[in-house]
Amino acid sequence: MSMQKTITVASLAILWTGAAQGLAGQNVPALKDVFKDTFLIGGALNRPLVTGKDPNAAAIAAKHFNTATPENDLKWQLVHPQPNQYNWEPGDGFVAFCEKNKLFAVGHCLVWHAQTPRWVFQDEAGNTLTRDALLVRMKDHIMTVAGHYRGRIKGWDVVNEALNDSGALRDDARGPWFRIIGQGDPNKKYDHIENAFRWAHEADPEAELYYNDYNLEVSKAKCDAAVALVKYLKSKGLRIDGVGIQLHGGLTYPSVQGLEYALTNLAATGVKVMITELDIRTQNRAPRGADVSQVNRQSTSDANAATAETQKRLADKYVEIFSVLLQHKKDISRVTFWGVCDKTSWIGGSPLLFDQNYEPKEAFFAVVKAAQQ
Ligand code: 9MR
Repeated sequence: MSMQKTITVASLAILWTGAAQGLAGQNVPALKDVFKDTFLIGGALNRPLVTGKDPNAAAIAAKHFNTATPENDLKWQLVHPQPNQYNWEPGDGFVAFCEKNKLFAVGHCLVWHAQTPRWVFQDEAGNTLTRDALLVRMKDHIMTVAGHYRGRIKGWDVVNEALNDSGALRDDARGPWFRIIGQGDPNKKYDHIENAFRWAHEADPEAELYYNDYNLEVSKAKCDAAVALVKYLKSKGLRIDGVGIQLHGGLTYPSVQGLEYALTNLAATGVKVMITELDIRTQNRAPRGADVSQVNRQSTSDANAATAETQKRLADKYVEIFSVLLQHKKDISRVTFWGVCDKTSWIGGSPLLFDQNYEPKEAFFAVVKAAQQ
């Protein structure tokens, strides 16, 4: 090959690499700079992003975020699939990505009903575990997982989604922790939560500890129950640094009043409030909330997602939400999107700020403008 040809091929390669990265919106401001004086900004990272199989998503995370949460890899089923088996590789990859890109790493989550294997709640004969045996199992899991990431994961969703929308503790098929550990004795009703926070603090005394739930901005009863929970944990002298409002919203919800109510009342307990799983579904009739038994990518295809009208409504809703968040910035430590771009979102449709091709959307520019004003 002649020298000239070699140079041409090399320049093409450089151009191509540049183009691939350009997809991540090279010329737009970084969200983490836009929000640097307000709150941390981040996203949930999936495994292809962390392992290099989705470099365009990784480029968005590296450029725009200063915090991240693993979308699935630290859930019980993935990190602790069998009684004596822990699977560290995916979580370690997430933490390494955060360290390399200087992202505040959030662990999600230590105690939850979903994505938790059935064996957790059963003895070897398949019978439901006793309260004491389940507490031992919970302690072992928390000490091992939070202990493994001690000093590296900076904050943990210790307990996820323990409340029903009515404000009661989950006690149905999706409430095995409460049913086995806390039900039946009013003095023990918070035992599963209280002990989880106690052991998470023991496992990593430096880590921030959070309670995380959805619809806190939609159901007053649920928000009030979260407030009561925080007060209870504080009355026991336990560490709790924040409450996560997941905020899986839609084009018509939450209302400004609902969000204001949650931010104000949660902050009044003295903890930080965080928006931990922000997305806005574009489907008009999709179920609300975040219960994957009702909502998922398949059940939520949206033929109108890409239309100009939908994108305008999405941008307007994001601006409305961010305007409220900016007004309450003194109480908010972090805003995390549940995903990076529409292509890989759990919910389908067009719920995030970056589209199917990793390009910033109208909603991205609208949010930046709202923040700059
Ligand atoms: O985004 C997650 C999706 O990939 C999983 O299939 C699903 C399983 O439960 O969990 C999703 O994330 C959930 C999060 O962990 C907790 N709040 C609700 C989120 C959306 O369902």
